Amino acid sequence: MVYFRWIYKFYSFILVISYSVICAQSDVPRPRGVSLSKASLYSPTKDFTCFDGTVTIPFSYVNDDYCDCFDGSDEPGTSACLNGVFHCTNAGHRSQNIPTSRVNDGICDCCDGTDEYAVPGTCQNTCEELGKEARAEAERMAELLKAGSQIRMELIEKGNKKRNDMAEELSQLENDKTEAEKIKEEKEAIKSELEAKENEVLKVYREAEEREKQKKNEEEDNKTKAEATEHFTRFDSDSDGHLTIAEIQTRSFCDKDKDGEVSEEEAKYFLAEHDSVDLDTFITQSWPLIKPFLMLEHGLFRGPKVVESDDHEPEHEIEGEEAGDMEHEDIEDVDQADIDPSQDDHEEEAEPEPTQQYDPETQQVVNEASEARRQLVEAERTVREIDSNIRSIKQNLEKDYGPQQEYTTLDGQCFEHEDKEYVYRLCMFDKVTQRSKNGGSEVGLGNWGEWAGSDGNQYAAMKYTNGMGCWNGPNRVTTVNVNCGLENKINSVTEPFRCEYKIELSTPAACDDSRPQHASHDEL
Ligand code: MAN
Repeated sequence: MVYFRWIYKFYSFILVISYSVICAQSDVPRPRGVSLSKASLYSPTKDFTCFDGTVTIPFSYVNDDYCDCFDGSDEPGTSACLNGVFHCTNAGHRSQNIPTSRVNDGICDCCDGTDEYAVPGTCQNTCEELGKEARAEAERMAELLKAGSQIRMELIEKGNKKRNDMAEELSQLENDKTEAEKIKEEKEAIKSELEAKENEVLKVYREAEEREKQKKNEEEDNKTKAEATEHFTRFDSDSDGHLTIAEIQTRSFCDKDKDGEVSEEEAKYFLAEHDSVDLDTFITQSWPLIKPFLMLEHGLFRGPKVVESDDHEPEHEIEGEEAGDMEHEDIEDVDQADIDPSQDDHEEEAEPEPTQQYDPETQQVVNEASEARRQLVEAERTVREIDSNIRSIKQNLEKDYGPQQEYTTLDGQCFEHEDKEYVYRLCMFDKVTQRSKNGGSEVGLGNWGEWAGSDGNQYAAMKYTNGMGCWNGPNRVTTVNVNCGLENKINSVTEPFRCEYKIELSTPAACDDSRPQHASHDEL
C-alpha cells in the first residue's frame, strides 16, 4: 500500500491543485464528483473517513486515482473505484449521479461535460439547452396536470355519487329482500294449505289409479306367463315338463353366433345356465332371455314405429312359416320395452303427461293448488334476483376505485389498441384480451387483480393476472401503467417478456396535482 501510495504522490499533488481550482470556482468547496449535499463530508482540513466508516485516510488521498475505501467514497471524481458515484451539477438542468466507471471513458454522460475532464473539449456543455427543453416539458406537464386535475375532480364527484347511489340501491334492495322473503313465506304457507286440500280431493282418484295400475300389472304378468307357458309347451318336445339343452338346440333362433348350429353353450345361455328347466324356472329366468331373440328372429328388433305401424303387421311376416314355431301372438305380445330398455326410456320421455279428468269441484281445487305453486316459484325467483343484485352491488362497493373514487366511473369501460398483429382490449376492473388479426379465438391476458404501482404510488399501475396459460409457461399477466392524460386512451401495448404484457394508459383520473410529478431537482 505504502509503495503504491508513493507512486501516486505526484498525482495527488496535481489533484490537490485542481481541488483548489474547483474550490475557487464554486460557492461550496468540494472535491470533483461530490454533490452539494455531501460536500460537508469532505473537509480539506481533516482526514477523510470512508462513508462506510471502515477506513480513515489523509484528505490528500481523496480523488488521488487510488481506491482506498471499500464503498468507493474516496474516489468520487475518478474511475479508480468500481463502485464509486460521480455527481454532475449540470447547472441549468437537472443534476445527475453516474457510476464513476463512466468518468473519463470518452462518452459524455453529464450535460455539463464534467465527467470527461481528462481531455478538455471532449464534451460541450448542453445543460442550458436541455434545461430549457426540460422546463418547457415540465410546463407542458404542469398545464396537462392542471387541466387533467379539473376532469379528475369531476370524476371524483361522479365516483362518489355513483357510490352513494349504489349504497342507496343496496339498502333499498335489502328492504326489498325482506319484503320478498315475507311474500315467499306467505306463498309457501298458501301452497302447503292448498296442496293439502288437493291431496285430500285427489286421494280417491289416486286410489282408483293405483287399483287400475295393479290390475294392469297383473294382466301383464298373466299375459307373460301365458306366453311363456305356451312356448315352454311348444319347446318341450317330449312333454316331460322339463326343457333340456337338447330340446333348445333344435331352435334356430338360439344360434346366437349365427354359425348354423346351436351349441351346448348357446342352449345353456337360454336355460339361464341350467341343464334343464321346469315351467316355473322357464317363466322367471329363461323367457326374459329368449324373448328378445325371438323378436330378432322375426325382424321385430327395430324401432317402435315398425311394431306399431298398421301396414306392417308382424303377423304377415311370420304366418305359416316354420321358423315360426313362433306364432304371431308371440310377436304381437312382445313388449318393446323388454327388447330395448333405452327405447322404453325414450318413449316415457316423449309421452305427454296423462291429462286426468276430474269432477269440476276437484278440478277447482287442483287449479288453485297449481296457481299457488306457480306463485311460489315466482316469489322464489324474485328473492333470487334481489340476492344476485345485492351481491353484485356489494362486490362493486368493495372494489378499490382509487384514493378518492376517481376510477369508479371507469369500471366496465373498455379501450382498444391495435398493433400490426393484434387487437388488444382492456376492460377496466374486468379483464384484458388479445385477438389476432389473422383470426383465431380471443386470448385472455389477465383478469382484474389489484393496484400494484411502486415508488410509493400504489395507484400508478393496475395488475391483471391469471390470464390464459402460456404455452409451456405460466399464465399470462398484464400490467397497466396509468398516466395523466386528458382522455382515456391506450397509448401502447408491449410484451417485454413472453406472455407478460405492458399497457400504457392515459386517463384524467391519474392527474393528481397533489402528488409530486417529478423527482425533486435541486441545483437547477
Ligand atoms: C400468442 C400470443 C403472444 C404470445 C404467444 C406465446 O401468439 O398470445 O402474445 O407471446 O402466444 O406463445
